[in-house]
Amino acid sequence: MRYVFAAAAAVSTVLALSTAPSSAAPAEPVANHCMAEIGKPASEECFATFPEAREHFVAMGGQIGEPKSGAPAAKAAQAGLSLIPTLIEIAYDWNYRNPLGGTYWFYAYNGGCTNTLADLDYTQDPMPNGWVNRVSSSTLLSNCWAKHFEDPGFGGAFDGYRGSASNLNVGTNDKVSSIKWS
Ligand SMILES: [Ca+2]
Repeated sequence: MRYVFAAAAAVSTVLALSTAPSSAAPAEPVANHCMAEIGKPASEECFATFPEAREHFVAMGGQIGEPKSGAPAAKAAQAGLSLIPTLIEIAYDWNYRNPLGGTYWFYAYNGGCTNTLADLDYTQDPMPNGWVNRVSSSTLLSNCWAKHFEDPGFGGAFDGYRGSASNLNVGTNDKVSSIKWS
């Protein structure tokens, strides 16, 4: 929202100075690294850089790169301890998990994924605002594999279930509109 407002303000400035030589102020950095609890779009928070996003996630108590059998959030819940955010996937706008194109961090509070692919652990449908038809590569964490779908409602082409990918399949690359994790 702040970005939209800044863009509108920039337009007004340009209009006001339309007879003056071009002297646009430097653009506000785009907050292109966002995260949210899966299924809770209102929890979304965005940051200008990948390191800032990581710092924020760690400050929330989140764990990154949990061991495959770890599922510490599930263990904490079992022990009656406070739940911590568990990172499920980082989706990248560019190939080879290059963060410069922007990232989306999907996390959950019910722990990592179960050891079978026969169940459904988490779903994202549709993609978060601004992330439809955008994902090109992915890092999967917390024992989760992902199925990326071309269309909303888990329709169209899909790849997976699969782990981290430098490039999504041709049918889904830059077309992801919904995701299942197991
Ligand atoms: Ca599973």
